[in-house]
Amino acid sequence: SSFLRQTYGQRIQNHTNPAAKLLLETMERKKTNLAVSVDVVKSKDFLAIIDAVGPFVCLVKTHIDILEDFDYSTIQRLQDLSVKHDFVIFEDRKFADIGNTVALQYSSGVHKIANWSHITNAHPVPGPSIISGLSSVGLPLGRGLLLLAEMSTRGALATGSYTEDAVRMARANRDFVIGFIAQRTMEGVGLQSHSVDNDDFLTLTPGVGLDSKGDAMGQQYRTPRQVILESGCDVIIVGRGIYGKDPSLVDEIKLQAQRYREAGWQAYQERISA
Ligand code: 5FU
Repeated sequence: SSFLRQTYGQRIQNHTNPAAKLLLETMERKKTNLAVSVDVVKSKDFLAIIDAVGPFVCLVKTHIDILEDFDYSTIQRLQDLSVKHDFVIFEDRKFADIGNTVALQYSSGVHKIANWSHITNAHPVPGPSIISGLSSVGLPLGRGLLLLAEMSTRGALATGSYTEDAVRMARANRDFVIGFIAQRTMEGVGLQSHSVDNDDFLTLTPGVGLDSKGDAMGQQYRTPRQVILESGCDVIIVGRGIYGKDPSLVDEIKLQAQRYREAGWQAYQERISA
């Protein structure tokens, strides 16, 4: 039967990758499938939002390259918050180059992503060599990779056979690829209709909002219920829906995080008891 009927806790045993196990353990322990995407440009706001939402999330998603005052001490603070609040770190880097280049981008530069981010992601567009390049750095460190099988934006080109090929690339690299950025579960995608899918991948889904249908730049939002219950995704990723326009409104940010956490968990409980 489908992995979608199993609890997050039950699914831990379907995984060998340490980052996948850590994420499922964290979700089960904290009873949350909420990830917050912290897309602000000042380190002070970045850390304040993470400290505010920390108790309610399984994962914090970063775009570390948008911090205009970046300094490696911000990473140390992020790691301290990850220990304090018990959440996983996902740098949404969207690697997309040849193996040799992505290995350097992942390990080096000012950000040294592999040193601190449990999970990162890549576009499958270069083919399987992007996975070997990243895994040469990340696998020895116990990191995990998500492939971008679909995107949330209007007119996205990651559809059809591109999405199916992304899933095949993931199945061939189960030690390092732990799941997908996608808008629905990839369970059974690209398989013959009679064959059983033995690969339990995690689906992390951005484009989630309760109060808005999208933005002026192509983003499209669906509700936690649509994402978790109707589309079989595992983690809701919420950015502006939680921190809004003013990162200093800590109480409001906490309230929104609680609201999304509840909506996501309710949809999950309906799914596993269906
Ligand atoms: F891969 C994707 C995608 O398909 N859609 C996205 O929105 C990634 N994202 C990221 O999720 C995007 O870069 C933002 O960091 C975040 C969504 O933020 P929002 O404020 O909830 O729209």
